[in-house]
Amino acid sequence: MYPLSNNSFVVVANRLPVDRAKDGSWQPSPGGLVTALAPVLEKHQGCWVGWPGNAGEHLEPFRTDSGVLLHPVTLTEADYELFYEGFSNATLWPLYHDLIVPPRFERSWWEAYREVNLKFAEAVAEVAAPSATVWVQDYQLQLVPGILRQIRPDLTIGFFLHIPFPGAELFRQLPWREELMRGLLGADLIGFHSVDNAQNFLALAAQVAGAAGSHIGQPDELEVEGEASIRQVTAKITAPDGRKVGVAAFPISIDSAETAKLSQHKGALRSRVGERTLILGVDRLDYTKGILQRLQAFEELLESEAIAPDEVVFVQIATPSRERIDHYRKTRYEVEAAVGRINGLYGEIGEPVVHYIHRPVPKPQLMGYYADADIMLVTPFKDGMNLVAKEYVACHDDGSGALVLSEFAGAAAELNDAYLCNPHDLESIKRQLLAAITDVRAGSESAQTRMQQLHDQVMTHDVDLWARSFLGALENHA
Ligand code: ADQ
Repeated sequence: MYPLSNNSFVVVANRLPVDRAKDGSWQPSPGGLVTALAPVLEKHQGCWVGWPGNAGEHLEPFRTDSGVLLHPVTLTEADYELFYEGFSNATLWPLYHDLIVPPRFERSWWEAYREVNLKFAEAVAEVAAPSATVWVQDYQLQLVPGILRQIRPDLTIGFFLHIPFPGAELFRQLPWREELMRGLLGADLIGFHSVDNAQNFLALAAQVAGAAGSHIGQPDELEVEGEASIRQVTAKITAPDGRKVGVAAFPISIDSAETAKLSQHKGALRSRVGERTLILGVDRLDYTKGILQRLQAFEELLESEAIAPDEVVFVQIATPSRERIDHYRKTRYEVEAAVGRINGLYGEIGEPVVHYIHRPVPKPQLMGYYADADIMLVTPFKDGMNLVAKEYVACHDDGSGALVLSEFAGAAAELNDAYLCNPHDLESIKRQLLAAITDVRAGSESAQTRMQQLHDQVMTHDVDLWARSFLGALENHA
């Protein structure tokens, strides 16, 4: 019945943890999630279920060099358009990021989302060993826990959301809100990055239940323990079938030691830009990340002569992302227009004030860039966590540098020694950027202490702790 009966631990995510290299071979993809989960999968002889990244391609299961079994799920071109680009990234992504752009509610996208979630759940049901633990990842697969609960009630099911969970009044706009709630409540434990997200989910569970007149879930045991800046929430709600579902916050992190080690690649960027104060931005090119706003803030500081063009340089690295979706195209157009305008006004021949790279950069090189940067500018309007902020901090172990961070990034809860700004307020970004520039140039002792505290926080709270905390809680719950 279970052909691969050693699969006692299964991770299911939209993407498999590998990328196809130019020579056709599979290389581990560099993300933190992969780094965190690979050892757990190896230890438990686990399996990863996900899409290999090419629509229409059908692949047989294969093993990575480290022995992890990868079980590919085939997505058609139509699945890709309707489930991935449509419902996942043009409905859920904007809705969960507080309507930075309007979400689209299309019935055909929802149908595809349901079908593809069923496809993923069936793939898991086929490979998971009896009583296995299954960890479902992220917003693309919110129906998977509920489907799995129906077809494989023997499984222990965890779910983790990597993006923010919105306030109840926003989520309730979704025509399929009850189905999504039921899907999530199929899990034994639902994890969020922050206490705020977990609280939003608990409030919603109560409201949706009330509005629908059905018993979807009521928070019946809510415990909030306060502790300095990072609070814990442990709550349980009752699912329609009477099971208790755990809800808690587990802030994700990076492989801090490995990241810090890669900072040895410093020097390459610095040698190109000279001694000017180096400001860096690194993001997927996404409208949630506030790239245009940070460029505008930089431009206004130049315009008002608060900073001089021959004393600063801004490097923006923006990985291409979701390029067929209209709002992403528009964001790219606006960002590139701003880069051109600022250089036209303030750059010199051979000496632009803004450098812009629109392609991925190899990890070691990127970590070297972080180490070279005097100031890291991270200004998302909304972000589940933001690993870039943590990577930057890990690459500065000597009190050098300064992090300007949006208060709407999940990371702000832990990294509250950063220069926190409100990205909706250009004056706030300008104020904090200028303060960071001034402090770094002056070699301010308090700024160095702040960076050291940030570094300690990231080094002691790494992605391994995140994975262990979640899986420990899941084990205790089940
Ligand atoms: P993302 O929105 O992708 O993640 P983030 O957490 O910052 O955002 O992670 C981006 C990753 O991509 C970082 O590891 C970074 O180094 C890498 N990266 C960015 N630009 C790159 C480039 N040009 N070249 C190479 N690598 C690049 C989602 C959520 C976040 C949440 C994470 C993890 O939106 O809020 O923190 O998942 O849960």
